[in-house]
Amino acid sequence: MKRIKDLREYIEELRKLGDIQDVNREVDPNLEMAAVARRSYDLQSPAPLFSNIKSAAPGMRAMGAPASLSSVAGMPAARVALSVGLPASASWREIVDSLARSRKAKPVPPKRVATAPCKENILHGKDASLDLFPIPYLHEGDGGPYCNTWGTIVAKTPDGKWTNWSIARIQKIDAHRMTGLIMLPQHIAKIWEEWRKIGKPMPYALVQGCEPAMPIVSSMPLADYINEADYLGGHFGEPIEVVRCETLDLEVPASAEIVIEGHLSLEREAVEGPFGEYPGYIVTDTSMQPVYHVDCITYRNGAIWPFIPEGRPVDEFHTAIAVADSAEVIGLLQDAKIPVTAAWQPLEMANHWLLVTVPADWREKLPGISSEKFTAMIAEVIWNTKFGLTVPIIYILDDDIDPTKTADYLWALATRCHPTKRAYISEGPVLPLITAYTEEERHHHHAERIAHDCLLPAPGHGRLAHSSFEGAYPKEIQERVIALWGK
Ligand SMILES: Cc1cc2nc3c(=O)[nH]c(=O)nc-3n(C[C@H](O)[C@H](O)[C@H](O)COP(=O)(O)O)c2cc1C
Ligand SMILES: [Mn+2]
Repeated sequence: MKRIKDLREYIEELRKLGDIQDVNREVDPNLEMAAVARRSYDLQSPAPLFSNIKSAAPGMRAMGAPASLSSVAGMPAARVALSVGLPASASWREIVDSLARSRKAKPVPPKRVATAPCKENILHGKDASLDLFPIPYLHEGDGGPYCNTWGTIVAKTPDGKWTNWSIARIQKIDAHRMTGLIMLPQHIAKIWEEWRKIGKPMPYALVQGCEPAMPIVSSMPLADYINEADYLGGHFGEPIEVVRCETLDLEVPASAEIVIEGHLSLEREAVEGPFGEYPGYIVTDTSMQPVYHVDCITYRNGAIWPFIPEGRPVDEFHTAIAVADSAEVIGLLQDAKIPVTAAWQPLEMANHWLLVTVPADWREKLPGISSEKFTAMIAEVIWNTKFGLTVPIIYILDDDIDPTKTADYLWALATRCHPTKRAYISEGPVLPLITAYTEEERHHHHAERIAHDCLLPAPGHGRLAHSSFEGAYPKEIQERVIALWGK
């Protein structure tokens, strides 16, 4: 495990791989910067690092595509792998397994340090202006520029026992005010509710540009009352360094590029949205949300503002949520003593489908359970999580296929999924952002979800061998063909 300790070190690691594109010409944060990042997703080209941004204060920089698919041949997961401390060559499966294992690691609380580079510039009151920063307008049709897509919101319960790190979108209103989605069951909404109960605006810190593991762990649906900082410390086996805020009783990662400090209003006072979200469509929905008032901003010299123009796959929403949710699925199924090999949300499917694979001997571990019942058990574990509402379609498959390999899962889904039978359907909460649901279903946040039982018969009880090179020819013939290949 090699922990990369800040965004600049991460950029240098990517640069060594040829996965950074410096953009030194002037770019406009109004749509142009996002369009460059969007095209870099489409071409799977190096991540753009912008150093000449119109209307931002001199020296400010921005980074697009920080954790999407890498441009390095044969290493699509390199950005996410390096972010969580693994070699650039690690596969999606290795990343998910590593994050799932760390759920069981001993939590390591963060360590307070006296100061950090993010204190090089400290602005209070009127001087603490968002206008200094290269805050991008991300899609035509959005309600405004977005101050947060890849930063972490730090918030603590009034009793001080739980400090949560999470990503949620935040829109700029003006130089000193922002608004963003505060939606249950998200932890930021739970913590905001606790502050509302005691009639006080919630103190928050919005942190831009940290050590690269931070946005990944801030996307993870860890359980209530778990501090993401302790989990990340457990993952790396060493504490994450934090530094105190200037104006609040909160601690933020010492690796931060920019820290925005302030309070979240008690009421839903602002119109938020529209915003082009992860399913990949320009939507027109708005809602009333609380206001993030800005009291203080601290930042490093030459600060770098990372951003994600979320949209049609594959971008960071899809990579981060796929690894985060898959790790949680594996962990929760293991906790429930349900045999599981792998879980994955294929990136092109915008996190709408979840594939779970199980070992061939699952029937021995759960005697007397039919495959239909087994499918329902797995589905209910997933739909009972805080992210279950984002997963309307689940497929349960045998682990002779790898759910991260497109050729594997497309073949398996086509040949193992009964066209009309062997599906478990259950009604429950669904995310209103899922565009396939009817307007009424989205309005009520309630609809049917489906889990497909694609399990093969037990080995020796009708399970067919693959008619492939490995499956259909004796070992001795395979070896001869390989040895004489090219002759
Ligand atoms: C790029 C990106 C943008 C996200 N935007 C939002 C958002 O606007 N609202 C939201 O509720 N979750 C959003 N998420 C998902 C949350 O980060 C995720 O559900 C996480 O588990 C929330 O943290 P929590 O479990 O501590 O509540 C986003 C994730 C990513 C990667
Ligand atoms: Mn949390």
